[in-house]
Amino acid sequence: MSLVEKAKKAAAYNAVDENFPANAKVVGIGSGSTVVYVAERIGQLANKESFVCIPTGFQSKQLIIDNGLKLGTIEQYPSLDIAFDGADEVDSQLNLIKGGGACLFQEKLVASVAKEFVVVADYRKKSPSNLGIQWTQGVPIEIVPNSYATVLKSLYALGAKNAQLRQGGSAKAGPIITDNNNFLIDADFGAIENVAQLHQQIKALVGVVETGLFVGMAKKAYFGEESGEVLVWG
Ligand code: ABF
Repeated sequence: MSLVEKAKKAAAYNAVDENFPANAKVVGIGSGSTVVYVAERIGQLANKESFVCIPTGFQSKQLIIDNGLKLGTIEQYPSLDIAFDGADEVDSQLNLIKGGGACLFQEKLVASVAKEFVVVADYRKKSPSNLGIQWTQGVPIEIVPNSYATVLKSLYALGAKNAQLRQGGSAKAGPIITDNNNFLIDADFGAIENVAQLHQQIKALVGVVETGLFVGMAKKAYFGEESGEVLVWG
């Protein structure tokens, strides 16, 4: 197992071991490669029949099934005891950039109704000062498809240095389609000075469904370090 993989696993196992509520009834399982280890650890719990897991997308649903966990939907269970998810970048205020995996809307929906939201990541995701330093691919933004030209124009007006519609794997594939049948834009604002303000400005644009800026939502962040130790923020 590579160093990064070991770091992800250590962060995820620690986060579950230290935060999973003994009497949990509804648990959010996020997306990405670090959450794979969260689902694995939760799947090892003796009482796994006593709670339901809510996914944040297709991959997440598969993780829940593959680990023998009970699957539920956010429509059935609109209130969660805890949610675990990865991140593309985390600042020291626990603000996040998410959406590199294209699931930001459902990730935010699940996190927004969880009593506790715990982030798991490897050491590369830490950005103690500003967001937009470690993650240089831009802020992911989910949009209604036919608004892409107007939203792109408005993002440049808001100060984006670069904003692109996220494309599929090949030139022929066209734009990526989210689980909600929307498009994604990645907008690079450089180092973000005021995360909450930027989120609000982008969210106010007609056509924007949600931004990948998660402001003040996470309670704790667990980082697997290169040393093998786990660093906790929050
Ligand atoms: C999801 O997975 C995303 O919001 C984020 O883009 C990504 C992090 O993935 P990984 O754990 O693979 O770095 O949570």
